[in-house]
Amino acid sequence: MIQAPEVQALTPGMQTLTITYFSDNKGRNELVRLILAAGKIPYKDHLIGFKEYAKLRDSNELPYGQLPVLTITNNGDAPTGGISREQKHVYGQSCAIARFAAKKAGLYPKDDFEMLVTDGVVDSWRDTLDIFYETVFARAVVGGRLMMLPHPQSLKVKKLSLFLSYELEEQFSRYDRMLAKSPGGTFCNDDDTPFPSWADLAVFDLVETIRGALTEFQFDKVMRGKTGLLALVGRVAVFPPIQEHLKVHPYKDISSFFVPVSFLKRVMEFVLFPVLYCGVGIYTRIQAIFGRGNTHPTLAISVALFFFL
Ligand SMILES: N[C@@H](CCC(=O)N[C@@H](CS)C(=O)NCC(=O)O)C(=O)O
Repeated sequence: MIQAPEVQALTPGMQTLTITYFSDNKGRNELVRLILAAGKIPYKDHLIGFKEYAKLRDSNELPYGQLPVLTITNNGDAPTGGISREQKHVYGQSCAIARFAAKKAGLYPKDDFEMLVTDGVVDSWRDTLDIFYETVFARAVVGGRLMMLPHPQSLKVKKLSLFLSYELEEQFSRYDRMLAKSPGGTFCNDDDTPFPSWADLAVFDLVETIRGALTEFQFDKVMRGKTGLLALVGRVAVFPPIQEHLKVHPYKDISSFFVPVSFLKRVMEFVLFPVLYCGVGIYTRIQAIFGRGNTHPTLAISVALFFFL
């Protein structure tokens, strides 16, 4: 089971929510944090490094082998939300976790049609994040395991530019058209659901993530004319619980990932990256054959094979 760094005193019958994610960025974790912050629901952040992630993944403690995960601890003797025998349950998938949090926070609509609309917006949040992360990492199944392998910097720059001009421009325009048609200028028009709904928070998260990756000029260009989208983002940003949350967890400037590289560096990347991918491929395949835990022997064999092949 995942252990949070410090375990707070638990009140009998209460559930403790712990979100586990990588310590270096907000990524797919931020939506659930925004929802819990907006709904003033207490939770614990369990931020880990790659080594600890690999340990959890290799001992099958992550339901889908990836992060984020939500750990729900039930401290009561009585079953709470189906959690009774084992006192801790670990759940995966960012959209499922966000939906659960939104229901708890009262930010998920009650009306079936509004559910359909906001579910769609949040699914599109994940689609767009997937494509955005694809500018930085390649996802590949190696040795039976889904992995994220970093692209060379020169390729990141090229992919980001395509992403901005096509997918992102189109996606933000779609959001803007939806907002223009919405009576309240928001993604959820259910009278029983307070602002911001989980869908408003998802789009806010996407826009702020993208802002952090771009120069001011690039960001202004992509947002130009999207008045409905800009207004929504502005409203979420000044919502007091979100303002408080962002003081502690501001969005990071990740634009250095996309700084164009010199010709010499491009040539070096061209030579080094195939070698790196090949090394990771051999290492992971041998790990799959010999067992995940035997890191040192498999590393030695991989390195040896790499030089002999
Ligand atoms: N569909 C999953 C995707 C999760 C995912 O891709 N997580 C990444 C971090 S953003 C991860 O755990 N990567 C580690 C790896 O695959 O090595 C979700 O939305 O939660």
